[in-house]
Amino acid sequence: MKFFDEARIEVIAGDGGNGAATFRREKYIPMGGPDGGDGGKGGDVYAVGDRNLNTLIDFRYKRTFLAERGENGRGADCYGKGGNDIELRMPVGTIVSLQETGEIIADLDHDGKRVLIAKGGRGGLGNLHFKTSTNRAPRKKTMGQEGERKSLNLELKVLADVGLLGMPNAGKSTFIRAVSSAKPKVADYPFTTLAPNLGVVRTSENRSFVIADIPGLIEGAADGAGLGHQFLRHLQRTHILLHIVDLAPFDPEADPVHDAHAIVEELRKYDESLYQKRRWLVLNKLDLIPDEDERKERIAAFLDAYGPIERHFEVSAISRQGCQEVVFAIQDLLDEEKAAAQAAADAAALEAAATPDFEAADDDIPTDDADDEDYEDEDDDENRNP
Ligand SMILES: Nc1nc2c(ncn2[C@@H]2O[C@H](COP(=O)(O)OP(=O)(O)OP(=O)(O)O)[C@@H](O)[C@H]2O)c(=O)[nH]1
Ligand SMILES: [Mg+2]
Repeated sequence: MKFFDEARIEVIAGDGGNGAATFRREKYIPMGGPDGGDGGKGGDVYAVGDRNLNTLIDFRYKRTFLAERGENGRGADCYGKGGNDIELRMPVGTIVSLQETGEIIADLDHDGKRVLIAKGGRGGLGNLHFKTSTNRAPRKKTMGQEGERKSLNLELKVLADVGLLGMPNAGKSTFIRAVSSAKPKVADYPFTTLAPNLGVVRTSENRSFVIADIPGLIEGAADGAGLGHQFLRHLQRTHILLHIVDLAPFDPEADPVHDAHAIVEELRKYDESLYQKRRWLVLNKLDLIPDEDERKERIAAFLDAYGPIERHFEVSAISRQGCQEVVFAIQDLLDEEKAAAQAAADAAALEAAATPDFEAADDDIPTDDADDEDYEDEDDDENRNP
């Protein structure tokens, strides 16, 4: 199945049904009075996160989604039935935003999250609501409100703690196979991976993290070279990037330092915050340099030419040599980040509890909510009381 991580759709919630203006007509009961019921509410449109989906392909072909209209009210106090709601199921990690302004209206960051994205119109009021002491036979009713209509962008950004970055053939998929349960395809040609793969890395009984393998990136990706750089969006929500470098490239002309710099440059072109994200180097394929002295020399030369980096690892993804150290270092980092976030949240909660809340007082001033402009005074001869 082809992978889609973007779509544009139109959602239209149901209109509310109209209120009715009818009068009770029964034998021996003259002047029966108004009995027009209210219209039903239009159906809402919801977006729901579903972990069983991993692409937005369903939104490539069908693009307009329409919820049901509410039924009109009828005579004899009959209220119209509400229109059915509809649910659009999307992969977890989908962000729904307005095409016009870019405003994010839903971030489906966990399975089962359900967000209202277009609200159905209220049903109109039937004439039985308009009876007063001076007007016993009102012909007033209100029309149903229109359902909301929105043009939306859907964007899937997979949710992972760690993202793998690197040239095609660097060994990203081999690495994720070595450390996680995921088994993406590995082959000795570039662009083997065409869509993100997620793998769960379990470091102890109750500690684990998720790692994302994405397609390879090459110089000029920002201008469309290779598969382009749109896949980088899947790294945006990770905590850390692992930049996998092939230190023993097959092509003798290849320059790992130049390529590594080029990839970092592509990151910067795509998104400054992605460029600023914590990044560690994983020097791979060291099994191909069996001589220890030569290996040390090449690693040192690479690091020297590459420039400062927070941390680096030396591995052979194919034999799993050195991979466990990477995994444990990541787990420690994620644990630390989690602890720090928890401590910050606790401190904020304490502070909030200590500060008296002055603003709450003027919140609930009652307002006159009757929206009189809403109704239309309909002259409907058929329904006129005899
Ligand atoms: N000798 C050796 N070969 C490796 C190692 N890691 C990966 N390879 C080989 O390198 C080739 C590419 O590996 P992949 O894991 O498919 O590389 P990738 O980075 O996922 O490539 P794309 O999906 O095309 O971006 C395969 O033939 C792997 O067997 C390693 O540590 N040592
Ligand atoms: Mg791959």
